Amino acid sequence: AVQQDRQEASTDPVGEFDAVVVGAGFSGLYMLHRLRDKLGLSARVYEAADDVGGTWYWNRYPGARCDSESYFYSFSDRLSEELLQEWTWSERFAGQPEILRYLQHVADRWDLRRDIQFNTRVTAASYDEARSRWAISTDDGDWVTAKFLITAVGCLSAANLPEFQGREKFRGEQYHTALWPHEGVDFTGKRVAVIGTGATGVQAIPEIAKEAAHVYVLQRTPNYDIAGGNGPLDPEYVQRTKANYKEIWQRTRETSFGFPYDAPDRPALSVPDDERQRIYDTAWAEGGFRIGLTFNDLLVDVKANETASEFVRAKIRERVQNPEIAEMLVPKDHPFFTKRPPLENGYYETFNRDNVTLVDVRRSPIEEITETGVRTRDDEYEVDTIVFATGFDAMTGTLFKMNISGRGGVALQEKWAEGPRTYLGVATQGFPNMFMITGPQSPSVLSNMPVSIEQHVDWIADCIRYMREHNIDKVEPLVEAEDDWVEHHNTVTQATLLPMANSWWVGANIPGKPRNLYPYVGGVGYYREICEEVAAHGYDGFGMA
Ligand code: FAD
Ligand code: N01
Repeated sequence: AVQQDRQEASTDPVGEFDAVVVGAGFSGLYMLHRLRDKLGLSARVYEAADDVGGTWYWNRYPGARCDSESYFYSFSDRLSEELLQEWTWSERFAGQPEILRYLQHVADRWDLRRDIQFNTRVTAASYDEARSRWAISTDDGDWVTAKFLITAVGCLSAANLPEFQGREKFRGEQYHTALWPHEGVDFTGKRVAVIGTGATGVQAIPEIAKEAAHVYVLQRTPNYDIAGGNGPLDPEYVQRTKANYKEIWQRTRETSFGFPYDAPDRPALSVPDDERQRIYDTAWAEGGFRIGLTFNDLLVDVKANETASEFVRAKIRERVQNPEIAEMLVPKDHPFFTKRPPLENGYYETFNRDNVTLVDVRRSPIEEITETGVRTRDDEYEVDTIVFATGFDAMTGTLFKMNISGRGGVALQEKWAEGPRTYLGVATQGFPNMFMITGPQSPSVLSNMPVSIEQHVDWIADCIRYMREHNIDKVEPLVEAEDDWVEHHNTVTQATLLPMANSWWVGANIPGKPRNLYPYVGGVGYYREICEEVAAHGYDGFGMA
C-alpha cells in the first residue's frame, strides 16, 4: 500500500534526511534541537497541527492545566540553564495557554520552526531494507527518506471516541476534549452532558458548571481525585527554586516518578494509625501527587494501599453535602493509584451546586445518543451540548495510525498484536534505526514526562553519535534482549497492584486492546541506570552493523 501511495504521488522522494522526527511537542522539539544543533544532522519534523505544542496545542478544554508542578513540568538544564532563569511560571500548575506559550517560546528561541513542516501528517513509514533507509509518506502526497525514524508522537495523542450508537444523529454541538476548538466553546445557558470523569473530565466539569444552565456528569467509574492545591506562585518560592534548579533536576532524574520529592522509606502499616493519618494529612495539604509518595508499599500491598484509599474516600465524603451523591463519587472497585488519580481543584464541591447532576452510567449504561440528548437504560437527558472526556487510545494508538512497517514489510501492529514488544521501550526488533520517545515499556506516563522525554532524547542522540563515531549504519535490538526486557517488564508489573484496575494504563479502555501494562513501572531512576549501563557497554543488547 505504501509503494502504491508513493507511485500515485510522485516517483522520487522530495527530500532525503539523516532523520525524520514525527511530532512537535516537548519530545519533537528537544529531539530536533539535539539532532540539528548539537549533532549537525539534517532533520525534518512533521507535525499534523499548525503549530508546536502537542498535548498543549490540542487539549484546550476549559480548566486544562498540568498536574506536575510547573517549575519541573518544563525542559531542564539539559536544554538550557538560561531559559530556567528567564522563564517564570505564574501558577503552581500552569494552565494550557501558558504551557503552549512556553513551548512556542522554545521553538522560536532555538529557531526550530524552520525544520518543522506543520499541517502534515505522516501516513506511512516503511523500512527499505535494500537501501537501509526509511521511506516516509505524508498526507500531502509527498514522501521522503531518512536514515533514522524517530517517533515523538506522544503517549496521549490519539483521542478515543467510543462508538456510541446514534452519535451522528445528535442535533446539538459535540466536542472531544482533546480536539477542542481554538475559539473556545460558550456554555452560557446551555444544558450539557459530560461523558467521562478521568483527569480531563475532573478539570473541565467545574469550569463548565460555572457557565452552563445545567451539567449532567455521566460517570462510569469514580476516581480517587487528589487535592490539587493550585494557586499563584509566590515570588520568594520562585527565587528559591531558581537558585536550586540544578539540584532539583538532578533529583527528578533519580526518583521513581521523575518528581523531586523525597522517596518514602517505610511501609504504611509500620506506623501507628494516628501517625499515618498525620502523614496523609500533611501530604494532602501540600497538594499534588505527594500523597502517593507517603509510604513505600502503596503500590505493592493491598492492605497498605487500603489505608490511603480510605483516607481519600473520607475526604470525598467530607466535601459532598448529599451523602447519596458522595457515595456515588467514592471509588470502591480498585485500589488507590492503580488508575491515574486526577488532581482536582473544586471538583467535589461542583456536586453541591443546583445545576449539576451526577449520573451513574455503570448502573444504567448509555444506550444511545439521540437527536436531542443521551439515553441511558433508565433515563433520557435532553442537552444542547455533549462533551466527550473519554480519553485516548494511549501509547500504541498513535503509533499504529502511522502505518509503520519494518523489515520484511511487517507492520508494527502485526508484531505487537498481543501487546508491545520492545527493548527498553525505545526500540523494537525488526524496525532498524527506529527510536520511540517514551514508547511502551518505558516509564513514560508513569512519570513526570519531561524528565522521561529528555532522558530518551539524550539517549537516542548519544546512540546516534556513537554510531557515527564507530561507522555504524544500523542499530536494532537483538531478539534475546527484547525477550528479556519484556519478561522483566512483566515481572515488575506483576509485583505491583496496577493490573488490578481497568485503566488505560493496561489498555482496558479500548475494546479489543491487548491487556498489558503499557508503561514501565520499575521507576525513572532505576530505568535510567539500566539505559546508561546498556550504552556504557557499547549498546549491549542491540545489534549494530
Ligand atoms: P505530544 O505532546 O502528544 O505531541 C505529539 C505530537 O505528535 C502531536 O502534536 C501530534 O499532532 C503529533 N503527531 C502524532 N502523530 C502524528 C503523525 N502521524 N504525523 C504528524 N504528527 C503527528 N504529563 C506530565 O508529566 N505531567 C502533566 O501534568 C501532564 N498533563 C497532561 C495534561 C493533559 C490534558 C494531557 C492529555 C496529557 C498530560 N501529560 C502530562 C502528558 C503529556 O502528553 C506529556 O507531558 C507531554 O506533553 C508529551 O509530549 P510529547 O511531545 O511526547 O507528545
Ligand atoms: O481519559 P481517561 P482522560 N461510556 O481515560 C470514561 C492525562 N491527563 O482524558 O473509568 C462511559 O482517564 C471513562 O470511564 P472508565 C493523564 O495521564 C493529564 O481523562 O473507563 N464512560 C473515564 O471516566 C490522564 O490519565 C491531565 O469507566 C466512558 C473517562 O471516560 C490521561 O491524560 C489532565 C466510556 C476517560 O478517562 C487521560 O485522561 C488530563 C464509555 N463508553 C489528562 N469510555 C493533567 O495532568 C470512556 N469513558 C492535569
